[in-house]
Amino acid sequence: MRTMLVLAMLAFAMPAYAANHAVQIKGMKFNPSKVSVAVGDTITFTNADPMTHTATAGDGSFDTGDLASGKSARVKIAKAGSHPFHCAIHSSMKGVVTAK
Ligand SMILES: [Cu+2]
Repeated sequence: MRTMLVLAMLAFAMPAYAANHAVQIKGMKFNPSKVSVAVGDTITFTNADPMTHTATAGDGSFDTGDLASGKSARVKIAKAGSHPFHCAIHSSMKGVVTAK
């Protein structure tokens, strides 16, 4: 009985599981360009292009900064809602993160 109680308390104390999502930047595109996450999740952007890119949210909720070729950066999505993002260097590159 006591063991059950301790186990229940441990389970309650565990932090919520936060997932990491991967987005590759290749051919001047974000892949995937639409990312659905839970609040608190992280996204790793990896630049597989020869030129520098960024993944910059229009609402300021995240920004990888300059990602040189082969570099990656992980950002945390802290707010619920729709967060359109783009490359600050190439304005045609767009995507959206939807957090619930
Ligand atoms: Cu770019």
